Amino acid sequence: MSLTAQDVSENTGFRPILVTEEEKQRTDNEAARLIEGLEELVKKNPKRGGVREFSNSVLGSDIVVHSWRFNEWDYSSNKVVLPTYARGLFTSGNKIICRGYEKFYNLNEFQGMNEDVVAESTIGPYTVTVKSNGCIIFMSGLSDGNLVVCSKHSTGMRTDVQKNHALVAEQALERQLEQKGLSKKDLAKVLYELDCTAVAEFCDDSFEEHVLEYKGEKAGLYLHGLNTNTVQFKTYPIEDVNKFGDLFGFKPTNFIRFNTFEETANYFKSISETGSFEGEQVEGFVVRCFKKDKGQDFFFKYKFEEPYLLYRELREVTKQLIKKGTQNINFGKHKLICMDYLKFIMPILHDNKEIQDQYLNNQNVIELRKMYFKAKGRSDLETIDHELSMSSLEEEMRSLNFGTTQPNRYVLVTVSTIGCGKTTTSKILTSLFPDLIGHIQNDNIRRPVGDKLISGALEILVDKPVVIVDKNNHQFRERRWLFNEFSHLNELIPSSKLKFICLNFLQSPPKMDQRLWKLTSSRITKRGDNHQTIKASRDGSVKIKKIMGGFVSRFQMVNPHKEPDSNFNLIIDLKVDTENSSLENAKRIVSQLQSFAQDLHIKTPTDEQFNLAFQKALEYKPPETKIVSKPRICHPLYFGIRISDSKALFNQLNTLAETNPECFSSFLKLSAAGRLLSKLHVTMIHVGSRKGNNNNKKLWNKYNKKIFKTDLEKIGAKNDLKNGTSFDLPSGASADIRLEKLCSSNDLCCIKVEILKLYWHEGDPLDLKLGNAFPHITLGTRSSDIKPFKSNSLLESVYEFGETSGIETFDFKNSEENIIRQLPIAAYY
Ligand code: IDP
Repeated sequence: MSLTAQDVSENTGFRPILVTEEEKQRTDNEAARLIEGLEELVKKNPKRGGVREFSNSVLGSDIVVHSWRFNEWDYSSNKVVLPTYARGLFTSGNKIICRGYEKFYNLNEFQGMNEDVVAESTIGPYTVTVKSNGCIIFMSGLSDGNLVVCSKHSTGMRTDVQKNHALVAEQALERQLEQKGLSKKDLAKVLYELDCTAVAEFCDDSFEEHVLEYKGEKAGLYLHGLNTNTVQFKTYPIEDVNKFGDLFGFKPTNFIRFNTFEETANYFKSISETGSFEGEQVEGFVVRCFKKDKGQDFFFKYKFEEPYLLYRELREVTKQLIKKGTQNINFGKHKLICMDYLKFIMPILHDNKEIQDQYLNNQNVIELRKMYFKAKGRSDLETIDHELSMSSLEEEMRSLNFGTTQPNRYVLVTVSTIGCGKTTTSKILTSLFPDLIGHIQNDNIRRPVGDKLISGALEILVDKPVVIVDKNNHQFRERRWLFNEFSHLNELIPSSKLKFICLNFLQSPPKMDQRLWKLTSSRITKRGDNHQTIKASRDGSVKIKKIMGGFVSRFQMVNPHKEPDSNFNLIIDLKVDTENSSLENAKRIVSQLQSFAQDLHIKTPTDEQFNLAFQKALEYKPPETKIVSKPRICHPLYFGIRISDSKALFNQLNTLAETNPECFSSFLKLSAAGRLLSKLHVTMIHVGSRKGNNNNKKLWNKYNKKIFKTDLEKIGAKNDLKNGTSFDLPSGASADIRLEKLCSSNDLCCIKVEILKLYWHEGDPLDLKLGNAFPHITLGTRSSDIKPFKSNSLLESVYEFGETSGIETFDFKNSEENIIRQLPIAAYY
């Protein structure tokens, strides 16, 4: 006979949450309404607060369940109200099948999760449960008696994923139930009766390693919750979860309980030194408590920073080493330990493809880490304490060209209103660190600013690792523009090396802040005419206050959880509340840079040096003249091999068309419609091909800034580089090509060519790759709406996918008559 919920209760003391018929009716209606709403939302697909749906049938059942997934950033947005905050939600028909916890956050993760706020808005008891470290699994019972096992957003068989967490966890569950003499149906039946979801963490290093070790006896499913399948979040007390789990062979979730928030916070402080619970390493805790106002279940997390941050960094640098080699490794806070560790593991990984693949698949991560600490003879936390003494490593690694080919570059972005001391603070910093920190002021640039501000900042970054972009940047729109401009104009710095740091002058809305208004307006009055655009004598105080007020009223506070501000790698909170705020702020920035940008090796100036720099900055007078952009080398739109005699090529094609009309009908049609191009070329690389393609970005730079730099300068010096013009490169760089295959679709006609040789005028080989996979000559397109670059997709479908339908092809013989030599390489503007 199979188990019932009552058996569970009688055998273990588990206390089921009982609901009345009336309550059930109400919660069922709520669920149906929610699901209806979600279905509508999927159809509308709004940019903000949208939901994605995934459907699959349950393993061993015909029942189809739907998973609903929101954008991560919408959970904490205060602009969006989601229909549910359940993290993990599966439905079938109008019923909730699996319900995850209400989305919860780390203590102090953002303003609303600050300790004071949480202390104020919650009541105890505070149950501190050990956070297991694996992947989340939801289990529930279905009306047909089957069990459904889901990972965060998926269930059932999948052909589109490499790892199916739900299936592997289900197998582990089967084994564990077997040991208890039970089956999946038993668990399904009880969960169905209780109408709740069992939530567990699947931790097994043989399947997938996370940060902590789960091997042998420790591996398995840790039950940490039982949630009712209702819209409202309702979850069983942890004692009941453990009783239930024990009966079905789950591993327990350890816990400790406190009455007040204060005791809980003190407890965390007391154990943060060791990062462990009852002698066991733990990553952190999930705290269960209640909302003060409605008494609803409320969860938050508390995570130990170390040694887990170090563990993550060790894992990431190893993956980068395997994927990208030694030269482009991006180090984080524990750069020195990571370097030392890489030195240790390189011989192990070297030439061992198997272990490399395993590592990328999250295996051996822990083993390698343990080997390293063992070899060092120090624990992880001891190693962290010792990190500073490892500084000689850096020199050694640099000489090995290790992760240092591309140093980091830091862009400091001010976010402020007028008079907060942006320029003064910037001046203090540039005068203390003239070789490290540059400064560009929006107010120094002659209107229209265009791209002069950001291209100017990028120019500074060529010589110095830090630039301050001094502008109010007081709205999201401005910050978004700034990030876009950087990604647009930056051609030299790998994006992973470009770090954005926000100098956040205001952390509360300035509108109501009388003290701030008084301070900044008195400063601006005092500043008088000492500004590029705001002149007290000319504008008068009313107008100036109006300008200042405009910035104050439009100001949008930095929100790190949302685009565009989520792009900041670091936010430094500054204060504008004292007479000497700029001095204090400069000090704060220096100290933050020292820990965030350790590669800069910023020394701490003495108080005297700070004071001197501050005095100098207060005396600063802006320049009379504004920066006018320097003439820049104009980069072409693309480089190409120019078919110097197009006519001869068309004659050749017309002759071939006579003997092979079946292959040339599209070509002839285009010819008759007058849609053949008069000037032909083979594109070598196009400016647009850089987008999302790092190799092409580098290659484009190689063409422009290295190989053909002198050619471009010469062309630019002599010619008017209007749109549509093209110039053969003065160096006489040339190419030989072979015609390979004519390919035509309804829309266009092109010839795939083979590049036989690229060479300088004198015949020396030119070491250069092409930026497109299928070099070709586009002969013409059916209409002007069809752009010649569509040839790429046509060739891809022919060459990559063997597509033939609707496509005419003709193979040119591999003989001298189909080779064209000494074609000039040209820049096309
Ligand atoms: P902004 O760039 O944010 O508009 P600044 O031009 O740096 O602000 O400062 C506005 C005026 O306030 C300037 O005349 C400057 O000398 C003065 N000032 C800036 N910071 C301080 C400070 O910390 N103490 C006293 N005066 C300051």
